[in-house]
Formats: sequence, structure tokens, C-alpha cells
Amino acid sequence: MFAADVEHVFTVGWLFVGHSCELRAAGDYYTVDIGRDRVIVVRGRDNEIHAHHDVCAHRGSRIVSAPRGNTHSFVCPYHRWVYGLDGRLRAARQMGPCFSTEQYRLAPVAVREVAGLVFVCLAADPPPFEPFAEALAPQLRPHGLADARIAARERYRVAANWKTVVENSRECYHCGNHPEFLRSNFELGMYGDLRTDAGYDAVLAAARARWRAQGLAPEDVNFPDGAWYRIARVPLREGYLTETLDGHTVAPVMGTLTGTDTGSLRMVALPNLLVAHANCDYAMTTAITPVDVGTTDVEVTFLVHRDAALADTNALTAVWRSTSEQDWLLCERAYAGTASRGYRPGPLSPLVEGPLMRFHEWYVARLRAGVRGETNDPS
Ligand code: 3BY
Ligand code: FES
Ligand code: FE
Repeated sequence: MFAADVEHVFTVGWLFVGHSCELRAAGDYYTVDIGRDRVIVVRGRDNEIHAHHDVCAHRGSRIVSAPRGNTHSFVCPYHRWVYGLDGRLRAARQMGPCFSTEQYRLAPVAVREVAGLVFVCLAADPPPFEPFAEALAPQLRPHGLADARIAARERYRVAANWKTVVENSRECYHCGNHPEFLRSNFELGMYGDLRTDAGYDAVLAAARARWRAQGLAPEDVNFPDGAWYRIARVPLREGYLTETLDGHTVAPVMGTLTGTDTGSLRMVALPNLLVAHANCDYAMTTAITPVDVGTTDVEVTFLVHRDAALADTNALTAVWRSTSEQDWLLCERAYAGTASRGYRPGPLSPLVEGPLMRFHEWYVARLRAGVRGETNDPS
């Protein structure tokens, strides 16, 4: 099942791979590993973002050794074939008179950028990206991520299957485990959470009216027609301008936002952008990589205004260091139990675990489409 997940669920559709602000200058690149594939994502001389398989067109060697950096060209360490940033072969030594460099290049990978987030698709015939981009851009662009800078990054190796980690992120039934998160966040308001509260509804309605007045389009997009993404702006608790322990901002207002009254923009892009939050002063993305059946890598990235001078990053990362670590412990315990002989699936709450069921439906549909070879499934 793990091999099938990687082969089908992770290679059929779009995957979040990182931020465009890390690819500011021509030659800036990073690599991402997806199962047995490694993709190089690079800013070309044409100022476009390109993605290539890290596989030499000669005898297949991996080319790049540093996971990120800046380079003029990609030189294969084996026999020194030289590729341009656009993936074209520029030079190959001693290949005889019949050889033409024009016939060879690094195999291209489909890549798209929207409002500073970079996605790739390993499928030969990628599903459409535009519906997602059109839904996300008006909401996220004002937060200025494309021109931000990475202020901090936390990496975790979690002893749990990737689906356990996704399931955990799809419900707030367990949010009592997150005292730091609940300082600024309501426990309600998660898509598919049917708990009602007149106080929350009133706060949300008032916030939406204020956001609309600022031109922050407040319409939520919740996995339309079973699609792979969710985009929603939610209010924070009274007195909290951002998701910090004390509610104070840690950095200047980002992008073209006109003030701090922006709430918190929530994004999910299945299967691997577990969650992203864009607040008025910082943004956070949490991306997962499946390593093996019982291991998942997680990368949490914090972005702030490019010119923000942070004395230290503790105030920026405190809520998420606590919340992430609480979540990984919950996931590890849940995975250990479900992997044991004593496990029988228990009931899910129709009140608060609806989003998990939606994830299960999405996963099964994806897997089925992948197994059948229907790679161009728009969901
Ligand atoms: O990602 C999580 O595990 C939860 C779900 C909702 C809030 N968040 C901290
Ligand atoms: Fe890359 Fe030979 S394998 S140059
Ligand atoms: Fe959690």
C-alpha cells in the first residue's frame, strides 16, 4: 500500500514543493524528493521557474549534490555533461562526430507558481492547475509571499504513516491538546465541523464584512467537487492580531495588506501541503513527505516581510513549535495503535470528523484513478 500511495496518490496530481521567494535570482534552486524521484526546481535566466528530473541524460546519474543553492549550470559529476538552467544539454565531452547536444536535455517536470507557492506534477499529463490558482491567487496574493523571506524552518521526522498525519490535520476534535494554538484560534470554524456557536457565527460575519471592505475576498473554497484544495479566511480571537502566544505581531504587515485586521488565511492542498496559514505579519507552511510506511518527514516554514528585522525567531515560531510537536506525538501514538494487531477501526464522529471522511473519499478516488492509469483526474 505504501508503494501504491507514492506511485499513484503522490504522482498523479500537484504537489507543493516550496516557496518562490527562495528562487529570487537566476540559478537559485532547490531539490525535492518524491519517492524514488528527485526534482530540481530552479529560477531560469528567463526569470521563469523550471523543474527537471535530477537524472543525467547520459547514464542516469544524479547531478545535484547540495539540496539548495545557486549555480550557473548543472554539471553531472560522472562524465561532466553540462546542462543549462533550462535543462538543455550545453556540452558533452568526447562523444564523437555524430553527437548533437540538441538531442538531449534533463527530463522536464510540470511546474506552476501561484502567489509565491510552487507546485510540481510528476504525471506526463498533469491535471488542470488553473481552478486552484484562480481560487487561491486573490486570497493569498495580498500577503506578499512571493516577495517575502524565509525567517525560520523546522524539520521533523515523524514515526507515523503519512495518512495518519493527514487525518490528524483534518479535525479539531483533538484541539484540546493545543493550548498555545487555542489562545488565538477558535476551536470551531474548521470546514465540516458541524458544531455551532452563535458567538463564533457573529464574530465571523462581522470579520467578513471588514475583510470585504479591505478587498480581501472572503469566499471560502472547500474542496469543490471533491477537489484537492481548501482556501478559507477565518477570524482570530478577540485581542489576537496574529497567531502568537500574546497576539502581538512579530514582523511588519506583509505584502499589500493595509492593516492587521486580516484574520488568518487557511490553505490545504492534498496530499502534501498539510496546512498553510497566512496571517497579517507571517505565514507558515507545513508540508509532508512520505519516507516509508511508518515514517513521514515534515517541514514547517515561516515567512515574513522581506525587510523584517527579527531579533530572534522565538516569538514567531513558538505557537507552531508547541502545536507541531503536540501533533507529531498524537500521530505517533495513533499510528502505533493502528499498526498493532489489536486495532479495529472505530467510529468517526459525524459532528466533528466529517473532514476525515472527505479525505478518505478523496484518497480512495485518487488511488483508484492511479491504479487504473487515469492520470488526468482533475480532483
Ligand atoms: O493540524 C492539526 O492537527 C490541527 C487541526 C486543526 C488545528 N490544528 C492545529
Ligand atoms: Fe552524467 Fe555520464 S552519467 S555525464
Ligand atoms: Fe493538531
